[in-house]
Amino acid sequence: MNSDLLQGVVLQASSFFEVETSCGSVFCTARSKAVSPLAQAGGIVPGDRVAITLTPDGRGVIEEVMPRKTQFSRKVAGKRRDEQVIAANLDQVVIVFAAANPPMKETAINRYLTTAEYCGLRSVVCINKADLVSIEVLGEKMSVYSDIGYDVIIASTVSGVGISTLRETLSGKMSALVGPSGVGKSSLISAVEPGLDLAVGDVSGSTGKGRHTTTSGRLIKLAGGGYVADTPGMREFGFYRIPRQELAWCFREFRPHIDACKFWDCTHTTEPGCRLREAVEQGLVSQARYEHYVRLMEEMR
Ligand SMILES: Nc1nc2c(ncn2[C@@H]2O[C@H](COP(=O)(O)OP(=O)(O)OP(=O)(O)O)[C@@H](O)[C@H]2O)c(=O)[nH]1
Ligand SMILES: [Mg+2]
Ligand SMILES: [Zn+2]
Repeated sequence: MNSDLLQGVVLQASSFFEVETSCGSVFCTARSKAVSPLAQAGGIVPGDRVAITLTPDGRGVIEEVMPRKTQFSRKVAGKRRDEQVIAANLDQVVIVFAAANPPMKETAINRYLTTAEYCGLRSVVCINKADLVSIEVLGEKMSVYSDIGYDVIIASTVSGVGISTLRETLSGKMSALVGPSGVGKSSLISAVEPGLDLAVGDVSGSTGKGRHTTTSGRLIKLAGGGYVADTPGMREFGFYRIPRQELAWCFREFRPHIDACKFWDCTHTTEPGCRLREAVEQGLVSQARYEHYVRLMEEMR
């Protein structure tokens, strides 16, 4: 690589790029040859590692984007093929839902979890607004996820519960908070890192949905080390690339049961001799997660 180039990480990607480098934050434009290979998936995103040249006015030009270690994507609503990469080079995603207002949807949590598995990303489930419900009941409800090895954080920016655990979870890592609008992603980041002044919005009284207060993803550098991306809420979250035959693997607790089915190409839905269905019948695998798998398989057809 050219030694005149300065390495950096993209913090924000909008009409310009904010790149953090050893010389501080640099506002950049990008060469079209650097962007065009990524154009299909939405171009350069927060978390991308880039090489820039500095211009005399103290700005920069992105010359090159390094290959991504990981990327977390969703399908763009209404379009068939187009992928939207939410962030690149993440170590983990924190999947945020609210205990109430807007109501928690376990099927939606499963969509995020399976996508993160497919992207090779560790995921943490964070249920915010615990102040609105009984923590005991909520903890019980979430045991379906902790039982299969996911870290679950029960949090509230109002009571402060779970905030220090979230801070420790984010420390030293590159993370993104993802989840529907109005669940409190920006509020959680503000609680973890006071003094940021992120926009926080209301949940609409009539629809119970968030108002999409955060409009573009941005990586925030944490005082305790690491970065976190605040992302805009996603009203519907579509799978991007998970091939149908790999969906079962993305339900992590299914893995020990899916290789010994009678048919090598078992879809674990109706075939005889299916070990996964046996495991569900024996209570080794959650019935609810299995039923959601079957629904998703139908949806992906
Ligand atoms: N009761 C309660 N309300 C909260 C909590 N955390 C956030 N809220 C409220 O929830 C609303 C939405 O919070 P935001 O932080 O803007 O939510 P968001 O997930 O960032 O939403 P988008 O940016 O639209 O994706 C605001 O009115 C917050 O004050 C909490 O722990 N308990
Ligand atoms: Mg927000
Ligand atoms: Zn099977």
